[in-house]
Amino acid sequence: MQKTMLSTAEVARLFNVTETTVKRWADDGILRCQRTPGGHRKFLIAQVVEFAEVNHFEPTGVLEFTDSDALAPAIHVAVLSRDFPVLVDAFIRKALAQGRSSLSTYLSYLYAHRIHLWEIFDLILHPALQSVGEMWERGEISLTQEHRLSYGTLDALGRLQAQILIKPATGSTALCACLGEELHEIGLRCACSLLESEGWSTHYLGARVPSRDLRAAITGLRPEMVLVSVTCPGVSEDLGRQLAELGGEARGVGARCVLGGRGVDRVIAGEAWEVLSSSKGLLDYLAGDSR
Ligand code: B12
Repeated sequence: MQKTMLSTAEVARLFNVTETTVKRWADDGILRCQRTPGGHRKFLIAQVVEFAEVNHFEPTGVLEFTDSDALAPAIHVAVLSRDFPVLVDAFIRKALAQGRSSLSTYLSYLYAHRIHLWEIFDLILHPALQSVGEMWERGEISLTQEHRLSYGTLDALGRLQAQILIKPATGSTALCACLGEELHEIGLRCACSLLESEGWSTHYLGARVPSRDLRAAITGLRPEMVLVSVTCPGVSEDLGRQLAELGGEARGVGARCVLGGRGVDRVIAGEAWEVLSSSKGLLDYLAGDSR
């Protein structure tokens, strides 16, 4: 079962303090908590992250995994030293050897240890799936393993979303889609998730959205931002022209356009589009607004 709450003992372990200190934080209202019917304090992962963020208090301890896991000792060290290659390797091993729920437990675990969302996306998921693609090309894993991993990742992203800290609502809305025959939607999900964490509301249309339908959605929903992810520009006919038309439609409703994904270098998107290659790039772009 997915772990969404931490106990007093676990929060104490995470921050290397005593349980009495954690109880005091909770009772003073510095660290928000829930009470069980028996009166015990329980802490949502988002509340713990909020506490760390507001108080500039980074975890210096590590949580135990609830289920016994041979990878745990390596993950414990890697999470504290921010050793991303080890965390990537653990993601791949979990995805291939363990069930779907272990992937989402792993992502929540990383998030609870203050590995930022953009780091999970750019420094773990992106390289992990790249390695998986290479393993598949070399014939080291089967097609079904690759698919299991891709859809397990999407599932884990959905579950992580329910646990993250969401900033106060900006009142802005984004429309997110992959155009034409594009099936690669994991990067788009990351972008959408990041926007939500920054207080945006989102409309997620997913993979294979015909350009004319996206144009209709732009005029119907009038978002502040349109995001398109491109991995394989070759699979969608005349992508450059489609993007130019969409850019015009978006401008008509005052929306900004952002294009991202590993295929962006092979597309001429036109001047309406801001081209960004990563989640960190999107975060910096959004931060530019608030400056
Ligand atoms: C998973 C996967 C699939 C899955 C997709 C499942 C899904 N629901 O998304 C499936 C099995 C469907 C698939 C199919 C195909 N795939 Co594929 N696939 C991959 C794989 C292994 C991982 C891609 C991925 O999800 N990465 C994880 C995410 C997190 O990384 P990302 O997409 O790069 O996104 C990051 C950034 O780019 C950025 N970003 C992404 N989008 C956006 C958007 C915005 C707005 C912003 C700001 C940022 C941003 O932020 C993200 C976080 O860092 C790659 C391998 C690789 N090297 O990438 C091959 C790969 C992309 N696939 C490839 C190919 C060829 C195909 C197929 C054509 C294979 C075939 N012969 O049938 C088909 C058809 C695809 C189609 N019509 O679109 C090639 C593409 C080669 C090329 N140069 O174009 C690759 C590189 C594999 C390879 N080495 O050959 N694939």
